[in-house]
Amino acid sequence: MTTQQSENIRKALDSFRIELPSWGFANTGTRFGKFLQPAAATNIEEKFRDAAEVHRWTGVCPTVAIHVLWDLPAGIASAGEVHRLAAKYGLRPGSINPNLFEDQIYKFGSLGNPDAVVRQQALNHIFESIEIMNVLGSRDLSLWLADGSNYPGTQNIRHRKKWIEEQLATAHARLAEGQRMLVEYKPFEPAFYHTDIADWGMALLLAQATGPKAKVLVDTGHHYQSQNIEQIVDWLLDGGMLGGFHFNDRRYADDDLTLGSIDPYQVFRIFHEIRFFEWETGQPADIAYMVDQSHNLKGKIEAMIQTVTTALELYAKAAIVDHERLTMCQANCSLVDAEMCLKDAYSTDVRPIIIEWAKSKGLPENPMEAFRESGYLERITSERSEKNASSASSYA
Ligand code: PSV
Ligand code: MN
Repeated sequence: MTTQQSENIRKALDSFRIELPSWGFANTGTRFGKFLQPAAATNIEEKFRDAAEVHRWTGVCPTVAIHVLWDLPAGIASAGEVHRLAAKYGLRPGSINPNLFEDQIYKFGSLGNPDAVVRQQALNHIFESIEIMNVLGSRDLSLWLADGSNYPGTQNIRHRKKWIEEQLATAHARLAEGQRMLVEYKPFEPAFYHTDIADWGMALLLAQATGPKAKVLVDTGHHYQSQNIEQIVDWLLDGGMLGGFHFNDRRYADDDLTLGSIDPYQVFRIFHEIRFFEWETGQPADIAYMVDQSHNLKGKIEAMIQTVTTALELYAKAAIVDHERLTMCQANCSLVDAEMCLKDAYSTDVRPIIIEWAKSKGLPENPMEAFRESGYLERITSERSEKNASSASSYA
């Protein structure tokens, strides 16, 4: 490793931040049931406390994504309390995620529902979420719609698109200076015939029709098999429309697996395209990196530490791609050499530099070991196991 490469890694790590999802610390599962963990967080305070623990050992997770219904069941009334709790644990509330999919009224959709009353109710929930953002000082409104249909011919797809477009624009008008709206897409689930915002193209068109504060959110789990995600990233970057990521990994669909557990090279390629763009344009890309994972088998805090460590490592590898050389190889169509620029960086062991960087920040060289030695897990297990055992063990 050259001195320049080590320097590149240190600089890259200095600027890297990744947001943790509050829902990643609570008991969650699949539609086939939940496996309860005795140490799972049972309320918003415990979620912040657990997230703070991940931040304590990794140093790069100062914000927590909030899901409104799950974290603020009383809505705006609990915003002040959430703000106080975040500060208590040395964190900041991050993106605000309205919940437009769990209420019974959303059976046939939210913003795309044929019933104007339901559409208005969904919009009101978004308005309240924006007020919550204002109280919490959040920058991003992160929107995911479960809207769609299960059978051909049962919904007017064009009308639904129009309704969604109109309401996103109305919501956009309420955003303050500096706030953003991130539009997430997903090809299927819970709707299986058509999803209203099924892919990045639809999300992009909606964001463009909505207003300048609207950008696209790429959830890495929301793609068909073998889709080239880094190409999507490049197209969005080029148009100034990439707002953020929900990171996870997947084997089949939206599996919520730990980042890089299945295909770390994919994550590296995404980071590489972003850094290559930044190098070429001389501008930092304004992207919110967020985790969207719910671990129901792995220990939740350990899985988050593993995720963050993996992200740091892959980001560091992307920071040592030789851009000058790559540019030359691409221009000459030197295929093997161009590809080797990526492979060389990817196969470099960056861990010694990450350890050095961590030590220079007063962080432990092995976050997982430090967490395990801290006794935190044992403490919360004894504090919470009774509460967790008495909660429902499956979806009724
Ligand atoms: C939907 O699958 C999703 O990716 C959305 O981002 C939700 O907000 C999140 O998962 C949690 O259900
Ligand atoms: Mn997501």
